[in-house]
Amino acid sequence: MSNHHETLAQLFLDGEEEKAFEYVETLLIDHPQLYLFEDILTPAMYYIGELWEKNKITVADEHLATGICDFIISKLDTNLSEGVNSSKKQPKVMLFGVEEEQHYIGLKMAANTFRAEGWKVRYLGPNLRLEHSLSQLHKFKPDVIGISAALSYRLSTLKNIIHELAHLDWRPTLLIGGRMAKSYGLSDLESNQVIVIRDLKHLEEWLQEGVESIYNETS
Ligand code: B12
Repeated sequence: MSNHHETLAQLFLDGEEEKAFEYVETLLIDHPQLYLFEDILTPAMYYIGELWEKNKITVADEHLATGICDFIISKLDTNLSEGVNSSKKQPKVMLFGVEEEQHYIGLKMAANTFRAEGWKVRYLGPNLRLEHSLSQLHKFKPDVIGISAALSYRLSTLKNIIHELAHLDWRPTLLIGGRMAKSYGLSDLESNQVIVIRDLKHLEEWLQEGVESIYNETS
């Protein structure tokens, strides 16, 4: 098995952001961006989590690694927005992390994945209170709302958000992602309006197959 993620994690911990980006660019010669996100950057961050759990790195190291991972995702996003053809009618997605949730790297990758597929994206970051997300939602009226939650004790907040957003009058599709979706499945939250997304490969599948009705409505 490749240990690209460990090499990359070490570059993060050494604070080598330019070298880390060069490493990523080399991987992108032979692999799609989805592979980079799902199979390299995500395992690199999980590996950072293991080192942290074992007390081999400090919280400051973890923050440094997150900062460099974020830098890479942002840099890839800039390359992307230059290439996207915005002349055709685009479906819209808004993404945010639930109140008090600080973990946002996966959410940002999801935003980038939507952009790569030509969607109009509003990425609002983590830790957004429902009242604030609602004000932006009413302005933007997205076809899809992507919500992220990592920690298990966010479940009641998540349920509350789903309940509120499912009643929006234009009936957006709600995609639930994040570590909670990955670890706990959350299938009891699903309905014809709410879809739990395990990871970015699952998101990509949904973007390819499950999304036709949204494209039809916006064209
Ligand atoms: C970096 C990190 C932090 C950083 C967060 C930086 C940031 N701004 O994101 C800081 C230091 C702030 C932090 C804080 C905490 N953390 Co932390 N953290 C991590 C770490 C190491 C990496 C997180 C990460 O970036 N993962 C990489 C991303 C890409 O993975 P992901 O989120 O799972 O996303 C994937 C999917 O879920 C999906 N996805 C995610 N969101 C969305 C959204 C949509 C719409 C879609 C479609 C898909 C999608 O896409 C990704 C690719 O598949 C993890 C370890 C781990 N295993 O994840 C611990 C971890 C999540 N943290 C943990 C804990 C306990 C905490 C704290 C409670 C610690 C504390 N005592 O203060 C706090 C809580 C802060 C808070 N209020 O939210 C635990 C959680 C354990 C648990 N039982 O839930 C973990 C697992 C570490 C551990 N092994 O113990 N953390």
